[in-house]
Amino acid sequence: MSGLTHADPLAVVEQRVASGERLSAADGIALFESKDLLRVGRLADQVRRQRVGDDVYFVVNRHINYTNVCRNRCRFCAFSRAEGEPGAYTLTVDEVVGKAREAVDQGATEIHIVGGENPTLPYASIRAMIAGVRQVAPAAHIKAFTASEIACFAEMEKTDVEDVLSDLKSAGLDSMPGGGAEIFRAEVRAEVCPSKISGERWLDIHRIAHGLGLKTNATMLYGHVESYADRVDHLLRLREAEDATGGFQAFIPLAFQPKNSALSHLPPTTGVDDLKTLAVSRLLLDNFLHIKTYWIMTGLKPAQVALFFGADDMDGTVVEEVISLMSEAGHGQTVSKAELIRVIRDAGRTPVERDALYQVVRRYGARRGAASDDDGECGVAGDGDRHGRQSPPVAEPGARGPGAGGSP
Ligand code: V47
Repeated sequence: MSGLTHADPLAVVEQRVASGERLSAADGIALFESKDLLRVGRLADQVRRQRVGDDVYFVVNRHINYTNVCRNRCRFCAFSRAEGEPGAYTLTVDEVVGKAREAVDQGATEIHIVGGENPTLPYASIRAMIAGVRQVAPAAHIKAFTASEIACFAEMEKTDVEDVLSDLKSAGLDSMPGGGAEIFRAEVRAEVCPSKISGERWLDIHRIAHGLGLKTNATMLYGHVESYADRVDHLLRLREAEDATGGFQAFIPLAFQPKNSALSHLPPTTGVDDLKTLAVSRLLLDNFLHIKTYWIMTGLKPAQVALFFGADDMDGTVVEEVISLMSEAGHGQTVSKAELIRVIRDAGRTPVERDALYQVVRRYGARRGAASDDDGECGVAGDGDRHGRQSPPVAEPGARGPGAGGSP
């Protein structure tokens, strides 16, 4: 290539993006190595606008972490405990079902259930958990179990992953979250999660889920011992998997929270790294429609800024998430729907409440003036959920500020 490559590697990437050419690993490295955050961000923002427009999605959801007992003890994880260790817990099926019931009573359309790899928990309880949630929440979407939990269930049941996923699907499972991916490269896994399933196995399990008609998400845990090349390799392997199956819905970069983990000597990620990683993800993952900024790991304010760096999704209300709580991420456990709407509008974008499959539950108009408390709500025609149910108007107790109070 021309001298341009050496003088200004980003100019080459910009040309490729403008001509719709797929980016290479070298382009990914150039983007990560660039010190011009705003230029990288602008490119990602442009691609985001072309792909998904100005809608920003969120979901009214609840995370349920049913057990922190885990045989893997990954070095980045502050959540896991050994069986019998102080702080170890396993919720009963009734407790999980009770939390799900509470969530749907509060308007949740998605229940996100994940836990540790707990071989003392019989598979029958896992199945009963999903069947029980399905019973009390017939219209909710159940997104549950990372690929590593599914592999553990298959091992316990002495069967294969396809069997487990088909069985859980028949009990009520709708999709799988993206956790457990970490960084795919074996050398990195050997350092941070030596007992966990391999990157290849993670990808295989997602391919199997897609083959069964289950949509899944993907994550990347960054900011520990990995290099930019490891991150690029991870993203390109995901891109390749999505080319093959078309089953991924969203990608979520997860900023490493070092506190209380075996890697607590490492510094946390910086704001620049968080925004750049998001932007590079949007640019390399040209076949993933949705890039999610997970506010619980970064804070709501940086998550709002991330909307200018390629993100189009803010996850959701979450309610309770023990993984980030144990690592003292310090950004809270829940956010009201009104607050999500407020920060999305304040970024000049259109808040769209979605269900787990990105069908519109309700679209909210852009606020008409900073000082106005006109919420500009504009339900779209037929904007009830996929079950034909109209969403109740939002009136969050304790919501503050323009556009947040009243009935957004
Ligand atoms: O699997 C664990 C990661 C994941 C730490 O699919 C950590 O919609 C940072 O996967 N610092 C759980 N990350 C969270 C997750 C997720 C979250 C939101 C939405 C979705 C989705 C998925 O968090 C784990 C692991 O990869 N993790 N410890 C830590 N100290």
